[in-house]
Amino acid sequence: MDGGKEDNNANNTSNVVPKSSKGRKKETGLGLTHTKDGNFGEWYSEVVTKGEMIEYSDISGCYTLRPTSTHIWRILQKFFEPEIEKMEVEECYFELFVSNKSLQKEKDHIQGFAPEVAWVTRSGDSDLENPIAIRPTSETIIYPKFSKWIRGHRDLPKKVYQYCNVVRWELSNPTPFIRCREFLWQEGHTAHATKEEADIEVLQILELYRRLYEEYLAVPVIKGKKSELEKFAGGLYTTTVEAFIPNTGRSVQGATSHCLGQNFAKMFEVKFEDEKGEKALAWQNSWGYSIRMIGVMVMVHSDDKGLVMPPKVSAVQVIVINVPHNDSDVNRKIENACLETVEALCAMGIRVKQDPRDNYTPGWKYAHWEMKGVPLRIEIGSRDLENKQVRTVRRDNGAKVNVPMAGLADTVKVMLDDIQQSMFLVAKDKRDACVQVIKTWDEFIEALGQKKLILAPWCDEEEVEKHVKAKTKEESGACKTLCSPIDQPEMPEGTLCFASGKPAKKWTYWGRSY
Ligand code: 87F
Repeated sequence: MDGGKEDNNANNTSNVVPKSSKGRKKETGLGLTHTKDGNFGEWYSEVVTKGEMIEYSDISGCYTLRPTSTHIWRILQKFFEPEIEKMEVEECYFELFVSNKSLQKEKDHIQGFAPEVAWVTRSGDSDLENPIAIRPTSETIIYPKFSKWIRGHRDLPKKVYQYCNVVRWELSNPTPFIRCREFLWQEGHTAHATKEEADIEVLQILELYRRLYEEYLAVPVIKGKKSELEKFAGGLYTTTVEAFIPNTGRSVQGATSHCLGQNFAKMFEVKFEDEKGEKALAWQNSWGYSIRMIGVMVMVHSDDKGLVMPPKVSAVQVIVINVPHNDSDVNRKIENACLETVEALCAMGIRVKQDPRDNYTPGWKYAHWEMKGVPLRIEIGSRDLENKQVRTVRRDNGAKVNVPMAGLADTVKVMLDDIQQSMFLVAKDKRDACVQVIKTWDEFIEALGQKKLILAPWCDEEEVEKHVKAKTKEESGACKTLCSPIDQPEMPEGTLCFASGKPAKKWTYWGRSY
């Protein structure tokens, strides 16, 4: 997918024309020029810029996050932080730079990633004697510190996290939020005395990531384990939450929680004296989620009118718009009703805003706030005043309902909950409709052509996975294993692998991915 807008800074919605102009829609730049089904890449790029989530930079793969985006990021953090603090994970801030010596210490870890590491080689006019890397992730920064901080078993478990930026100099097509050269993330790093303890934490974190996606972003995900080929090479095993984009038939690795085993502990000497007084290596985990989550949310929910925000993360949950009247007395009453509505909703903790600008028509404002994805619109005109009601319009499904002014805030609260719930269910139904269970190679190839999310019985052999990858490699990218779901469906006796014909060991999702 290619948004094709990497060198284009002209995505500007502020260039708007007042209501007197003819042919308003085209001239204002409101409205998208691409459709989700027509050209997904261009559509996505337009949605995130015209929806005012990002501004492109003049450096490819780098973006300004505008308040609509940072607000979502903050809400996710507000849920996640207390949850991990309950697990006694402590916040730290680790440095941005990593020395070459530390970075290269764990060879498996850096293998394959090296081309993406960005280096500082110069200050002013002089070359640095020892170039330093900008963190692509912080294992090699944090574990030398763990080595100092951990002495005896009483120092364990040691659990830290940080929210920060990281840099990965991606060479393949950048996509806002999904593949950026600099991005924000949360990373957690923990050390334990036993593998059992580490194993439990891996899944606790994965469950929190599922909740971020499903309860906040209304995006259904599959919790699963990566294959040996797809896992983080420096670790023991990798778990993931996988999301699916029905329109492109591609999956996205949504967030990951790794058990690193003792590999890093060996290299960085993260050792402790156990109860018997013997030296032992710590068991380590690392886990992270990034702003990619926001991109997945946009791809799943948004439509040809622009963003569609789940109420729980939307900076503005309700927009109140006055429908002007020729009579100035009536107008004043309408404006007062708008103000009172804002106050009533605000008092209930609803994030509400009004758009009283009198140089734009209501129709223009509707399109503007639809583009920004505001979940619920309230319109108030003279007829509504007479009937002591307001008109509500849902962004997710366009449903228009008149609601009595009495008890409005309570009704709106219920409506917002309903929007949140129904966005998740609609997305889940769409995702589920794309899942195809297959048993044979022919069925597999057919499902792949139909952009399905394929669930297949697999022998779990690396050579077979490599073979499938090679055989499906054409212009839209090779098909690979996405994950083996943690909740495994039943595997009937004698089930064979779809690709090798050997006895199947597990059900595994296959597909193309971002
Ligand atoms: C790119 C350059 C250098 C991914 C990289 O998933 C190193 C890496 O180690 C690298 N891209 N990774 C794997 C990151 C593993 C892990 N780190 C903590 C996470 C979650 C948070």
